[in-house]
Amino acid sequence: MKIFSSEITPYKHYINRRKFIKSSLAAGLVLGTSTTIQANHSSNQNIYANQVDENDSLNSFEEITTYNNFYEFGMGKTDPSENSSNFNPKPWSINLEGLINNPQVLDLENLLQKIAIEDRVYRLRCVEAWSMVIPWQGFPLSELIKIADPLSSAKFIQFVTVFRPDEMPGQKRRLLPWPYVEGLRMDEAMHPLTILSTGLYGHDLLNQSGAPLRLVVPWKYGFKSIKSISSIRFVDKQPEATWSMLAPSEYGFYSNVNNFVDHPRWSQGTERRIGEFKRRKTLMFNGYEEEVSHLYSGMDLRKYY
Ligand SMILES: Nc1nc2c(c(=O)[nH]1)N[C@H]1C(S)=C(S)[C@@H](COP(=O)(O)O)O[C@H]1N2
Ligand SMILES: [Mo]
Repeated sequence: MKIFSSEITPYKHYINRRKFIKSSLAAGLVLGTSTTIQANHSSNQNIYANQVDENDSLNSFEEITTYNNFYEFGMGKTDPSENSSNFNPKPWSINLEGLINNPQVLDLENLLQKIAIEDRVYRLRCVEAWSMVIPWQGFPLSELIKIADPLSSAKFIQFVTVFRPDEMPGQKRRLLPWPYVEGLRMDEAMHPLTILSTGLYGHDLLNQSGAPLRLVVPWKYGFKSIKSISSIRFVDKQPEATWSMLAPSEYGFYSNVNNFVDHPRWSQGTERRIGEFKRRKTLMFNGYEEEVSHLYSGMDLRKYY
């Protein structure tokens, strides 16, 4: 990917450039002044101003696409970028199923023509205590939920990754029980910070990043952000999720980034931002506390980790 420099781009420069590109595209001309992002949490429209801090630097395209977890292509961090070239994400369909009024097989291309794609810069915090800052493109999961039109009995959503052992060499081995599955409670799924991503840095998702469609839930550990989604199931009970099914004492269903609940084998108090030397303090809910803590009021977050 030669078009992207491997330098770290300061967040505000990137945002300004994206705004410039978008407004010039919309206006059909290349005129525009760079605007700085305004911090304002009062209106829903501006909730995203708080995606990351101005002094958070973006990870480079190179870092984001060569240091990955995607066991369908192997367990090593470079396996997904090295072993995913035979995966074919086009055409793609998504099954909407379960407790909904509009069960259907959605053609992704078709859907993307009708849905507005937005820019979202989010921190991604992995349970293994590394993190990155990623400029995603995508749309709120709530848009798809509206299309599905859930029944009132639908309390949770389960997401399922495609099963294609011929294209995903890791699925020929029992690294995990396949297919990979994840889940969210309905209110988490409806939250405006929860997105389905189709791209990053203005480029369609590469296979290692979960092409053509992956979930991003910025206040939860990375493993909740399931990749290459082929089914979305609306269910009435808390669904199975791959890691919490495999090791329930290490990975809970909620898996909110929580600096005061350590993983049994390591601390969750600090993290290593890829590309940085000094460790950072991990923030509660990965820094999105103001936006999401109300979802868990009254819940014991040591019990529901
Ligand atoms: N289908 C699938 N989705 C997955 C995984 C996986 O192995 N399979 N790994 C998860 C983990 S552990 C993390 S940290 C993130 C990593 O996303 P990234 O490689 O885009 O940074 O993807 C998550 N989504
Ligand atoms: Mo992870």
